[in-house]
Amino acid sequence: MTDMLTVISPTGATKKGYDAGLSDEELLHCYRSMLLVRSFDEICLKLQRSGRIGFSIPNLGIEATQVGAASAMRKTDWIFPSYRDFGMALYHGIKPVDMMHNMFGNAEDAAKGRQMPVHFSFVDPIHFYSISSPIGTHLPHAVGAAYASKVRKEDTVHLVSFGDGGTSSSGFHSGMNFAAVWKAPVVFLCQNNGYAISCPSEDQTASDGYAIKAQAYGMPHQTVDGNDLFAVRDAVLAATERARKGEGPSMIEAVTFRMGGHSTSDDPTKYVPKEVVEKWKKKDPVERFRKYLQKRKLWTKELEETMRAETLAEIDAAAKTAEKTPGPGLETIFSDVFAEVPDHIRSQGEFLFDLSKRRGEADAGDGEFPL
Ligand SMILES: Cc1ncc(C[n+]2csc(CCOP(=O)(O)OP(=O)(O)O)c2C)c(N)n1
Repeated sequence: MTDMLTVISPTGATKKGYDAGLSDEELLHCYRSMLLVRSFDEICLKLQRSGRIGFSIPNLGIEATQVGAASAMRKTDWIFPSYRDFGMALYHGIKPVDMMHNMFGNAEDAAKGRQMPVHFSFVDPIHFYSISSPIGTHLPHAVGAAYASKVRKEDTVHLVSFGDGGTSSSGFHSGMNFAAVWKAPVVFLCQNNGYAISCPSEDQTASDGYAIKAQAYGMPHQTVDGNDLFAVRDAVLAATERARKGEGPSMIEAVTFRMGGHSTSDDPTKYVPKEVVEKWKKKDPVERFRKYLQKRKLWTKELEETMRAETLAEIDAAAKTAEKTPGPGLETIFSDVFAEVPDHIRSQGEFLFDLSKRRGEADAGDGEFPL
């Protein structure tokens, strides 16, 4: 593995004179964002176990990678997230309730319930590209979007985030190659969290780590401690600066660990050795950042208690609002596809609405009849 960048030591110390370039308020915002992710995970697990949502993706252990990377991106930039990037959205001020609307697939969901839970997409306050289920397909999308912004001479950088398993997809290879040849303003962030569902890294690649793969494409690379928020932030910032100067893409491998299951449908105790979990528990990313804040005299026990209570209450309220929001109207089956709805689709819609009315199953919703 190439040299790993670490900034915050396990005791929370940084080198004398180190400056992350964040105000006290911004540092606390980073910490709060990580706590929001933990609360989001906790509530989604309860919602799923009680049968109120179908599915969620745990983020436990990856919070510093998500928030560190997000903190390096401007609001005008684009994020092409993996499905395990809740912290990137929350850091940038995407409202938990809007994420919860997606978890419930209700009428307020940006995709009107037509996506799986966790498949968020937002345009405000940051461009948060729709999450793709097929592994690696969003890498060429990010490269295409980045190349388009280069052609338009926009000052926009595109961060694309994916897992170690994502490096085995064809999207990874074609995306990396095109980005390097076209000098597209992209940052490839590989979150090496140890496993791709139950497949450990040693069965995923014969390379010495993942970052080294960038060398073959003619792209600079950096391995960072993914549980160290500043290491991730600094590497992503350096990569965005290169991209803004027109020097092209970079790849970052953040070495971290998925402390929870792959999804709420998974039981990691079946394949992750206990000793491995114990080893990574000691490297908790939230704990490490807390120790840093403590050394900076920005953290107190009271602040911790208040922040934990507030973040949990915020996510709880978001879940309650989303659960009470009605499901999407039947008409959304037909909306947002055709500018001019073809006659055969129109007649199918009319047949369906009439049938469901007669059966009392569902109604066409309160929205405008789209046909
Ligand atoms: C093309 C494709 N193949 C297989 C899957 C099934 N699948 C879903 S998640 C996943 C593991 C991906 O692991 P990784 O990229 O390391 O991300 P992580 O879940 O660890 O964050 C797989 C194989 C899929 N979604 N898409």
